[in-house]
Amino acid sequence: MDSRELMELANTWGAHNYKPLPVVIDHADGVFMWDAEGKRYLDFLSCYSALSHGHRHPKIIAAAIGQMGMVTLTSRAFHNAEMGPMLKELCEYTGTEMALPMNTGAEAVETAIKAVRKWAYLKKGVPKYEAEIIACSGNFHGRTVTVVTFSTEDLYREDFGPFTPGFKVIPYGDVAALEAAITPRTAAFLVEPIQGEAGVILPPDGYLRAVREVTRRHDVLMIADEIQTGFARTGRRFACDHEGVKPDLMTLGKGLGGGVYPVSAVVGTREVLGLFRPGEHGSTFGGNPLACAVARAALRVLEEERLDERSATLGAFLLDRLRAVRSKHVKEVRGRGLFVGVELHREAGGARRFCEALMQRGMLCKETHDDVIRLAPPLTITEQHLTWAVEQFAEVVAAL
Ligand code: IF1
Repeated sequence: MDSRELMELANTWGAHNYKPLPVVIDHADGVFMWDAEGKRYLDFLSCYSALSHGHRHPKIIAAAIGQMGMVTLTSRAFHNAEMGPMLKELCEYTGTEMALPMNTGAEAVETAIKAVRKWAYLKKGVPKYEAEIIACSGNFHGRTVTVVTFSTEDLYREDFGPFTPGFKVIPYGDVAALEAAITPRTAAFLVEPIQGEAGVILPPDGYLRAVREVTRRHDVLMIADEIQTGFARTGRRFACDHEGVKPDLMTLGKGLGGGVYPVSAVVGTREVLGLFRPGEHGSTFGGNPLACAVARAALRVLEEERLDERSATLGAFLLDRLRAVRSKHVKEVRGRGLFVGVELHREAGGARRFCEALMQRGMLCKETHDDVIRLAPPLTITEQHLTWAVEQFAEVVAAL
């Protein structure tokens, strides 16, 4: 079938909870994807950082195929040979004491919410069910009803109430607002070190260090949501590393699955994650042998190919070249590592039409909110491809 027929099937039989660009991806390799007619595209979205290793990385595919020849699922009713080693390697990579494996980012965030509430009741002495969690306006932490409870984007929460009590929202980047919002019932502060969906919003320098100091002083747990910024995307292992900050918990996902399989986790202190008792929390697929084998390969490739250094170097190159593009449409180019957002002036008519024009030129990226083009290629991209991509961007902003 051709792209038109394939899009029609998706449109006829699938719920319309997305409005994808009119392109049908048929196969992919490395930094490239091909559509059903064989047209090649440079991937500049990387599935929102889940494809940081590029498409079908040979070592990760090999690990998946190898594990498929052994065992894929066992449930947690029994141990499996891959999970223990994966958890150890993940704790070593993240510098944490304990991990709880799940599948999607939202599940990791829900797990962290349960963990910090339990800690508040058992350790901090907060009266039961009065625990509060503080989040930031402009946040994105997933799509479950509890998580969209504290979203400030109506599109994500309209029509989905009633919502979960116990959450407060404060402005992003504002430590004074955080300190003012803390009460004796506050369990934790949940924050993205860089807000991705909000449009690659970097907080003021020193924000994360100040958050760490204020939360520590008030006996409040700090949860860093590194689901999109983690695993070398911003030029360090984690975005918190740019400020040398160690949160109590980190929620992880996307890149942990090496672009092959959904793998997420919460990592952190034994003091918090050690509170879970058998049977209290879990999931059918969490910690399955196939997920663990893939995650182990994904972590190995990050190190072997120094993808954090690559992201830092190539990200600086990309930012520099994008900022050299002169256009009345561009309001700001911002980012860290290969995690970049180009904000257009409202008069530019919206980022979507720029993404559509870039698609015509063989480059796929995505707008976020109306005016920001998100540019996040696989970390395996080369300077040559970045140069070509900036040329396409320059010609599109000049033409529109
Ligand atoms: C969609 C956004 C990005 C995340 C952070 C948790 C999750 C995400 C920081 C939940 C997921 C994805 C979800 C996907 C599009 C994409 C997205 F635009 F929605 F917000 F990346 F910015 N924390 N982000 O970025 O992880 O449950 O999806 O595995 O829902 O459209 P998930």
